[in-house]
Amino acid sequence: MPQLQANPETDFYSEAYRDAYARINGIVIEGEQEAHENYIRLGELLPDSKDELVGLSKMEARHRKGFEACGRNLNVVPDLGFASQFFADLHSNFQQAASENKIPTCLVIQSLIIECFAIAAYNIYIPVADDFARKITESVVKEEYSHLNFGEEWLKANFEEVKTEVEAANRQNLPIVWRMLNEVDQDAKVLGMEKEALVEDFMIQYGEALSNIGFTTRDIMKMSAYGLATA
Ligand code: PL3
Ligand code: FE2
Ligand code: FE2
Repeated sequence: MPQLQANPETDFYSEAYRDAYARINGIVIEGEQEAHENYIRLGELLPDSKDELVGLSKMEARHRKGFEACGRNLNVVPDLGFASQFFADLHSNFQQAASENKIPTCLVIQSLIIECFAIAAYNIYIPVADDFARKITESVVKEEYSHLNFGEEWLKANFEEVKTEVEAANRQNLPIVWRMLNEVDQDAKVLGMEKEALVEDFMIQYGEALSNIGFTTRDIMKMSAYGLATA
């Protein structure tokens, strides 16, 4: 295990830390905001689950507020311009899928890929965070599992009909995640987070999700590493 506890030397107020934090904090705030909007959109596409999805979207808005407070606490101004670029490809793929009523693709992007990415990042961040951010991130990550669970349950209930579309959505979007990881790994390292740990945690969460939905181990091996070799 690469990291078990915060480096006691970490200076949360150093220029280098706060510079990296501005981008990471921007990413997390933008990610929570887009998640908020995506669950509202999913509520329109899935009227039977609308109340539940509106509930999830409200949690995402609270997460955003929590991470805004983390940035303020360190006197950091989040770099939201960088963050919206960071999410642009996943964002436009979600929008496109929603406009074509491709619900499984929307769920793969938001509830599987983005939530697993968030869960991995938050789990790796918690042991190296400042005390204020750690408490907030701990309560946020607990709720992210319920978002992942929504996607898993829906895709599992419709597995045979959605299997091919889930595979295609995976092929389209997983390489984007590896590229995104490469775009944050330097900043994440300044915060004490190792890229290898992020990749490992992501693979575990995502693999478990695919297994819960009904994919075989063979499918999962093929799907979860898709695009990783070229990243
Ligand atoms: C949906 O609930 C959340 C979407 C947010 C996605 C965030 C991805 C984070 C990647 C950046 C790694 C550093 C994390 C640090 C945590 C403060
Ligand atoms: Fe969230
Ligand atoms: Fe979430």
